[in-house]
Amino acid sequence: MKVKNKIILAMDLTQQEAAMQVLTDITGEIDTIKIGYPLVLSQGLQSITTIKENFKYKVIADFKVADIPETNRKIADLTFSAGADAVIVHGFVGQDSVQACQQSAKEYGKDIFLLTEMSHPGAEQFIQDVSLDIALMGVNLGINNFVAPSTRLDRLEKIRKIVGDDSFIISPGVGEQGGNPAQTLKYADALIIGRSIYTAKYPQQALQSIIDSIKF
Ligand code: OMP
Repeated sequence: MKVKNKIILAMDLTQQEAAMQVLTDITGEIDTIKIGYPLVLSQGLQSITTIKENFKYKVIADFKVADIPETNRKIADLTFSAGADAVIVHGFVGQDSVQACQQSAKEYGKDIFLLTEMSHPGAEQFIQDVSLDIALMGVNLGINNFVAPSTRLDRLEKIRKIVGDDSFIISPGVGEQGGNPAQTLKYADALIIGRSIYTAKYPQQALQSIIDSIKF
């Protein structure tokens, strides 16, 4: 997946109209957005379809899919049918569950992103112990899209080493969670940024200043 200007907007507003307004404001600056539970649980899965019909953004559905294979398969099928271009899948549930999403993506001609380690402090409690194994499992399954944290660059670097330079890593945690955009891009291919953009008074300006800060 190619991401214009190396930034993915995490659109976590809960109202369709407000979301559409921000997406209109930033049109042309980036070409990829991420939509997750906040918008979809508020406005329905249809919110993805509506955005796909009205804009040219590639949409990554952040459903952190983490169930048994049969249920994962249903979630992935529904997500792709709604128009999402990719879905984020948890790795800790094991490879059969991940493979169910992979199979769905293959049939729909879409992508999955494997979530390795998370960006929040609580990630140190459990998932950090297995995140490198999750990354390795992804490599062994032939996955080349990963999610890894910008808030712990040492961990991001380790994950990059495991998945290799040909894999595509998108990294959340920049801005509000403390991650630094330029530093993160030493190891990641694109940044996932939410609140720093969509809560700004002028989202387009906020986005532009981040884009300027990573042009080196
Ligand atoms: P902000 O913290 O507002 O920039 O948003 C970050 C976005 O990335 C949110 O949509 C989170 O749900 C998501 N995210 C993380 O913050 N940490 C992770 O480890 C994984 C994700 C994700 O999968 O996108």
